[in-house]
Amino acid sequence: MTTTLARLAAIGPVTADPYPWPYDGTVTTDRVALICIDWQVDFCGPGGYVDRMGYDIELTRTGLPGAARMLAHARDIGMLVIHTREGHSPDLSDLPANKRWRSAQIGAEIGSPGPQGRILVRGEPGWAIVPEVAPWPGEVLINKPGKGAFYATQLDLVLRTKGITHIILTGITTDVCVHTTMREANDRGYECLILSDCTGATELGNHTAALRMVTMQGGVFGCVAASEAVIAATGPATPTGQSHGN
Ligand code: C5J
Repeated sequence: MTTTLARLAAIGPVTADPYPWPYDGTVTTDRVALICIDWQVDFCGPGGYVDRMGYDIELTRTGLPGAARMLAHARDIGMLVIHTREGHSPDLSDLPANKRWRSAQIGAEIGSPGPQGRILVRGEPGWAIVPEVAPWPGEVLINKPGKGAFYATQLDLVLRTKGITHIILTGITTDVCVHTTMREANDRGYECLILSDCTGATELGNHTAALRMVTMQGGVFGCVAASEAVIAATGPATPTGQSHGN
């Protein structure tokens, strides 16, 4: 358990699409988690998985400055910060055969050696989170074998234990791991907000489409906003003496 003097602020209403977020008007930061999805070298660094597949890492890196700004803001106002990492155990015992086969088809077989170590394997350089948004000691780290951060992890237990009801998402890729996690969270009743300037995909069209999907049906998975709108809708933070440590 890391004991720190926590700070508490109110957030909302945030200018968002398709409704001012959250649905219940305002929320205090002790009920909100910032989830930073898969900011790993494998997804946005040179020689990592996305690079090896032949995609442009400038597209997946595009949300990194915004995500770093949002992370600093979340830390400043006492929001629970959670980082996720996609990856597989070194013996690949948690790697589905079809996922491995597909990655081989595109020339970046999961588990094979590359410039950043074995692709998408836990403990390898490519699996690490990039320095711009690196976790601080005491922040929650979720290691996931799949695209969604709830599948085969303790994420839901952590969120419920800490009394979290609202989730703000940054990360990569917008259309895959961020979207899957948002959908999983939405189905569990969490009120979600995805940040348009703190996410990115391997194709711009997929990024745009993924954000648009969220806004359909009155906000089928939650809302989309810019990080500046969250920062602008945050009230002053006051010390509380509570802690979000592990
Ligand atoms: C992918 C991810 N795209 N983090 N993973 O395979 O989105």
